Amino acid sequence: MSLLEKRRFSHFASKCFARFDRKLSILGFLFSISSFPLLVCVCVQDLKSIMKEKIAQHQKKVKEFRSVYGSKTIGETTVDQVYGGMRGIKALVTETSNLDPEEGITFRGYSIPQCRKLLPKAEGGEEPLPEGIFWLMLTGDVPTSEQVKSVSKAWAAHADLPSHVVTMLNNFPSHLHPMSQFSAAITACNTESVFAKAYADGVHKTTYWEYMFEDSMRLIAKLPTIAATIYRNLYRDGSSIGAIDSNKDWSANFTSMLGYNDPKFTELMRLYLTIHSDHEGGNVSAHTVHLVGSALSDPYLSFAAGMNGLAGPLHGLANQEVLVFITKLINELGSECSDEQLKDFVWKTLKSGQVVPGYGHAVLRKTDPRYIAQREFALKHLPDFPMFKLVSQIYKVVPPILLETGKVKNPWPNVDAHSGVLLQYYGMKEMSYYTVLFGVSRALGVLASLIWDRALGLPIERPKSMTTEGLMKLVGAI
Ligand code: CMX
Repeated sequence: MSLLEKRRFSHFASKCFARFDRKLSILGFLFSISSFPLLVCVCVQDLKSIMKEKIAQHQKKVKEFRSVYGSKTIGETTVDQVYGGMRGIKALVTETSNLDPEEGITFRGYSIPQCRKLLPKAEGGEEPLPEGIFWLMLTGDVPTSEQVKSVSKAWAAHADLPSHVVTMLNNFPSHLHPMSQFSAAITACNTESVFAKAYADGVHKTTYWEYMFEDSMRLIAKLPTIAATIYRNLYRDGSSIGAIDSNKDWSANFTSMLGYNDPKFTELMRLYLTIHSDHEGGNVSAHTVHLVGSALSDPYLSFAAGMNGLAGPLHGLANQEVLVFITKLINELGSECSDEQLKDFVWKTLKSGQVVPGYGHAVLRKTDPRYIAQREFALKHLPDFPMFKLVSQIYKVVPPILLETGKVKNPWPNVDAHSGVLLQYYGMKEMSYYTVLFGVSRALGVLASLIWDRALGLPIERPKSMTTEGLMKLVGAI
């Protein structure tokens, strides 16, 4: 088969699959006659078959490694770590990305600047397509433009929502936070789970990852539709999100469903959705997805659980909190204030027992490269935007103050300190919505990891907890 024929066949197959998607009864029948793996293969032929090879190789590598080094000790745990949020305990395997305290995040060994340079871009675009980082995290390879296009097509083909989810979204009260709506809608999408169905049908556990893959592809495809429906319902009087264009990439379809037609905003979204995708496995959202998935909950349930963690103010909601902080600052001091005034404002915040949102990190010990990437974008596209200038002034003033407190381990900004100001510039002023964008992106990393979790056959997670008395006895305190 020539490349062109393959592409045509794959396009035809995705179209057929999209139709089946709407007719679950037909799909159910097809599953029951065990033709599912074949159908999945034709949907995203390249990625699926590459994954199959990579998984077989990696399973072998892990098996050999464990057979020789399985009983080797890799660390000790202190009482403080047990009380202290398990900081630094090496207890999870995550293949998709790694977080170095000094260097920041790398995705399969590639830093953010490398990803921005190497990953395929949209025609005429400068920022990487998030489809590319998903491919990279799944396979470890930088994809070609054709490969990335095949992912865009597959996602466009599965973007439809089940009607009960649309009804549910349209009936949520407007005071229900966008993150609660997002998580609830994702949970309700699990009517579509092919993994849950396959498990109930008793498929062999060595094939779990294939169903996880298919569910994850469909879930990622649906997230922009869910997110855009929430946005339109809350901030645009429920106006229509319009139709998905199968020739557009994931981000372009998303911004158009949101109702934004500035190509620069779409470029920002491509960058945003790429850099927020993964931050190794121990953060609240990633760890939650992994944990819930270890009970063999399907990707919809597992991811929704992770989103409830992302919705916390110390994690993803911090991007909303940063804008609340900046808005309060502007209301009190105006958009131009002296460094001295800003210092007083920050000290007042700290003395009232609140955190400075967007600053600090449990692992990082320098400015977050995701902050830097967004700062570079701002310097290029909105250098004179007053709120960007304020964000830069905060970057200068806050770190020395946090250091002065003597307790903050990382005084530098994290990703959330910068994302909101970019969205504000392009007219997305609704700060309560910002974490939903983070969530759409985070799906790429945590679902890629979830597929690998099942490929590696990782068991149900169940660490040992202790009572204080038990701990005291253990260390000889009583
Ligand atoms: N402002 C004020 N105090 C801070 C602080 C900040 N930005 N960052 C840390 N601290 C405080 C902690 O609250 C803690 O105080 P107590 O000892 O009184 O409890 C102390 O400094 C030590 O904390 P740490 O070891 O430096 O940081 P942790 O690993 O415990 O927490 C984080 C990390 C991100 C929760 C924390 O830095 C924070 O609350 N930052 C603000 C919220 C934020 O930006 N979160 C987003 C993180 C990125 C993400 O996940 O999206």
